[in-house]
Amino acid sequence: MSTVDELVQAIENGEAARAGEKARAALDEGADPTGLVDTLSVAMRAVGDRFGTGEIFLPELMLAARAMQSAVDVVQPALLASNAASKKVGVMVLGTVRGDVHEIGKDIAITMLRASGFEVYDLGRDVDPLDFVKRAEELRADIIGASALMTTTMPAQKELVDILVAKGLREKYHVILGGAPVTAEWVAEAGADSWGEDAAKAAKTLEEVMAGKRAGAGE
Ligand code: B12
Repeated sequence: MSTVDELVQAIENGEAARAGEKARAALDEGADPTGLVDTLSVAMRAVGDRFGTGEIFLPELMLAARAMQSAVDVVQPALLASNAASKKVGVMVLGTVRGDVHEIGKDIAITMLRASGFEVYDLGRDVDPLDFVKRAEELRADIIGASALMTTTMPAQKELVDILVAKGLREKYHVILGGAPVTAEWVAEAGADSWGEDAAKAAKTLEEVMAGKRAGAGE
């Protein structure tokens, strides 16, 4: 069994210490940090599917999430170092919406975006839609990112866009939505600008958005 397979197994079994060790070993063997994060994300979703079908229960899900977090903690510095960007691409605020405590995906998105040169402010989880707007204003952000992992919390993403419209601020920000239940259709329905289908794609999309913005400003 390869080290990466052992890492996936450690996550599926909810073994946090082993997941951290295997992540370190995989990096030492030369694994690409971005590829590793993708593999970990797929493993975590597979665990989620088993929770969804009733094959495993909440305690096991929580142990797997903790193991995932411990592997991500090890991979994060390597990811940042591998892509050390010299230039600030743009400023962004990113958080998980009100009522939602899922933050593994948000944290991965933040790491990936920072590695691509974005200055990202982590608003945390369970963030009120109005607070996204307040923080974006305070920090003079270019982009607002909102993560939602549950169908029941997705409406808060739309609420955030509605607040921007009501305050006459909609044109000022690029709004990107992410999280497993989010689709391109939902992004359109919520009135947001783009879909962070996964962290790597989101980084690419936002780099293009910022390049367009700079070109528009004649820089
Ligand atoms: C881990 C997990 C938990 C952990 C969270 C730990 C943590 N610190 O985050 C714990 C155990 C705490 C948990 C709790 C609960 N969970 Co839960 N959980 C999951 C699980 C298995 C995986 C989520 C995850 O981390 N995925 C891996 C990451 C890497 O993927 P991701 O989040 O999609 O992120 C990627 C992209 O989407 C993107 N991205 C994400 N956000 C953003 C944002 C931006 C701006 C951008 C650009 C990109 C981006 O980048 C990431 C990397 O590529 C999912 C199952 C699933 N299939 O998603 C259920 C799931 C989301 N949970 C679910 C439920 C029901 C709950 C609970 C209510 C359970 C309960 N009965 O108490 C509570 C929720 C409490 C609350 N109020 O929030 C349901 C939601 C169902 C629904 N209504 O839609 C799911 C779908 C499980 C299921 N099949 O039933 N959960």
